[in-house]
Amino acid sequence: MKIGFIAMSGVRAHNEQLTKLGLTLPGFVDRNRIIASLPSLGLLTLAGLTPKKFEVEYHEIADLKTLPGLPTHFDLVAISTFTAQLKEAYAVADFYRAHGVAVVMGGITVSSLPEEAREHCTSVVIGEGEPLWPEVLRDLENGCLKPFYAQSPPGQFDLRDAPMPRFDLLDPAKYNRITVQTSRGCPHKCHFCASSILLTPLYKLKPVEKVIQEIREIKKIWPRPFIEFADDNSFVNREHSKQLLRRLAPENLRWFTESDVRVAEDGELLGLMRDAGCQQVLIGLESPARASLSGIELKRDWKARQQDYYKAAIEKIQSYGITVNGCFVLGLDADTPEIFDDVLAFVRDSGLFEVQVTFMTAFPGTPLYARLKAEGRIIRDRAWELCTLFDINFTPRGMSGSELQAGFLKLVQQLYSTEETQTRRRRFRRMLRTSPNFGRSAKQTSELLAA
Ligand code: B12
Repeated sequence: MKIGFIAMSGVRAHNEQLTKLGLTLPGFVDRNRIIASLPSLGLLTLAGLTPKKFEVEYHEIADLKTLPGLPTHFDLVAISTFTAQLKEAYAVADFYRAHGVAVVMGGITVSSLPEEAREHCTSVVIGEGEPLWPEVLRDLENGCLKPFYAQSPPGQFDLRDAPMPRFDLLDPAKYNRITVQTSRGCPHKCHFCASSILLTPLYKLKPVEKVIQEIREIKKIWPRPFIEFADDNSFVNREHSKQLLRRLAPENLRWFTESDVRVAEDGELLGLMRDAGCQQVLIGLESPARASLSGIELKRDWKARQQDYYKAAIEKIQSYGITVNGCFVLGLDADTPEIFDDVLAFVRDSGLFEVQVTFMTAFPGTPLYARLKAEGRIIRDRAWELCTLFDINFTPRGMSGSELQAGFLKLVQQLYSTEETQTRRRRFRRMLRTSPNFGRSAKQTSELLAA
């Protein structure tokens, strides 16, 4: 039997003014190009769980125009999508069903909207894919696919049983970064988070040995890969992280990951990250304003309590030669029109190497979505295509929607102007020249200083 793994890919933004700006602002475009060439690790993982008796193919759809050219000789297609491309994914599912092919959809978004998704496919997989995929394949062979497959209890898959993703299905020329997942979940509970916390309430670690095996498998195809860890929050468990970093160091990698500011508390950890090839850590700082941070993290208001420490944390991490990509969310409930200047001032003052600004976005399945829906603040029902992080899908509280849009555009122009970007980079390089914590090899140093 033949299975087609189909990933919705590319980045989406419908905000025309922003897209126009994006075409002229270098920093903005570069980052989008990089992330747009990442494959779907979810599907490669399921392919890794698929017995050899099935023939498998991996395809990506960045644009529905390419749909008629796609092969239809499958017994089953497995589609993965995030929210912004959900409606496009439905069109793909409809296309295959019209060709008599069974369609299974899964992933974070359809797990939150199973009934809606089921209107377009044979089966919906709700939850982590690994424990359910073998059952789907069995039912496919027996001709009795069920409408829903739900993980019960949710989120309990043990990453010690994680299969080797089928990186070999990828066209080596097409990707400049490859993803590896070392952990799943996050100990925090931010009201807007639409990431793996929607699949699992636990923070789970993949054994070090398995991560190293995945990296070696990748190196068979890309000898000196740039790895993007597809974690929501790496390095939460210090002991495990240090073991992993010690094993990563001899692999001669360059990598990027997402973490929280607490990595700055541990100099030994930062030194190990530096020595293992960490180039950048992306941190959800969310806001420079304590009032805006308050209430974001639902368990202990953790993010609001970190705010005083933000600048010192950025300085410490960057002193190890690891750049920080600080992410800010605009349109939080306590945000007023002053927030745009506050973000700009914070970025300038903190010495952040890189910055990412996005709109607060209500994704299906999140506590934020439920609250805004109850408050009548979701702009249009089921407007999933607006869940890009660059479009506004809700009515803000502390300013009007048009003030949010205008303030955001102005901020983007300021933050990503050539001058501002170069100033950030120069400041980082200057700092590195005298940093006692930056003890990389001469080659790594010259690479970073040239960046
Ligand atoms: C890599 C990545 C990308 C890549 C690759 C996307 C892809 N095709 O997989 C690219 C760069 C293309 C991308 C694009 C976008 N991304 Co992105 N991306 C990520 C990132 C960093 C890692 C995702 C990952 O690999 N996870 C690991 C895998 C193993 O998990 P998984 O995909 O959930 O798969 C598991 C289950 O969901 C399930 N499963 C998944 N698919 C299927 C399918 C079937 C049939 C079955 C049975 C099971 C199943 O089984 C898997 C194993 O358990 C996450 C952030 C993060 N740290 O996780 C953001 C993230 C997923 N992205 C996000 C966003 C917003 C986007 C964009 C909308 C941005 C934009 N403006 O365009 C686009 C959407 C494009 C799209 N494809 O729909 C949000 C998604 C929020 C949401 N719920 O929709 C996240 C969570 C980041 C965030 N800011 O919160 N992204």
